[in-house]
Amino acid sequence: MQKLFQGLRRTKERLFGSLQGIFSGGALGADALEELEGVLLSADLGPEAAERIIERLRKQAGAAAGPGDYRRIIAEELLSIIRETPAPEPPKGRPRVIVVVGVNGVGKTSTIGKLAYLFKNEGHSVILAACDTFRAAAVEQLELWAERAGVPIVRQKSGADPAAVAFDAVQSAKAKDADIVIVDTAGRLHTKVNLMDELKKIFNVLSTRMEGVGLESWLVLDANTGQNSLRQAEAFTAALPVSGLVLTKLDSTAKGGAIVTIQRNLRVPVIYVGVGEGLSDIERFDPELFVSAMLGE
Ligand SMILES: Nc1nc2c(ncn2[C@@H]2O[C@H](COP(=O)(O)OP(=O)(O)O)[C@@H](O)[C@H]2O)c(=O)[nH]1
Ligand SMILES: [Mg+2]
Repeated sequence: MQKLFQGLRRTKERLFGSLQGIFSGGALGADALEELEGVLLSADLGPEAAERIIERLRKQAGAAAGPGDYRRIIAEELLSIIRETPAPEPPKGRPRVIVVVGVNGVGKTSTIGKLAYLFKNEGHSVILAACDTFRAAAVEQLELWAERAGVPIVRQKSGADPAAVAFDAVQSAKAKDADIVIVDTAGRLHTKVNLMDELKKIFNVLSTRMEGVGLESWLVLDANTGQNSLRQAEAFTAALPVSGLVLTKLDSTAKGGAIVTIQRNLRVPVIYVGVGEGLSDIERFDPELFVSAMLGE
């Protein structure tokens, strides 16, 4: 929880300071509301959320309202927007298999290491599958994370068929009665069509040849990339049934509001957020905490 607050520090600084300035001017007139809209947009909250917030302030913040009321109204509206895309229950089936996808550099492999550590500390047995077989270094990087998290990894030689590695890993999980398999995948963009075909194949092999698994796919997005994330996301959601998002690098952006825009546009919930490069720098996304961390309460 502390980490989320620390991670959203830059977003909070941007929002909080500007809100103080706007609110200290007394009643919210048209100029103040316009300025406020600009501030909300600069934190990447997106035009729709910004408009909804302004609309509510216009309606509900009467002459007697003060900064505390304004802040409460903004928080309530943000929460209600976020809650329109609730996180689903994990799919039934065993083991739970999470295929993690996203373009290069967004933080897939780190996220997988952190998730493995988190799930293990929650009492689950976890196996990692090294399906980014395109680069030898990628497998080694995942191995390092597996070591740090203290969980086993299933890998094959570099260049192996990613779907075959995923199949192996799930088979191994079944044999060991493990709870969760997390699948690392490639993210190279210059061969986008091939990448999507490769991801589809992993997904298809697991869904058709592995009976009874709880299969899902999570898309990792870098909070810094703003609107670009949306375009990336569309390519992945067109190819796969993406059921959850992980937003990374919240600690290095003042645009933490992107969470709201992205889940709103994709209608896919944010499930975890990355707040640093360390093993425990990940948090389950908690809308209420997120809103208070962002608005600086
Ligand atoms: N500050 C920060 N850096 C992160 C976070 N997650 C990943 N990174 C960094 O992003 C870079 C790319 O991460 P990696 O896991 O290799 O991405 P991948 O290519 O998608 O597998 C690495 O330098 C990570 O340390 C995060 O939450 N915060
Ligand atoms: Mg990687």
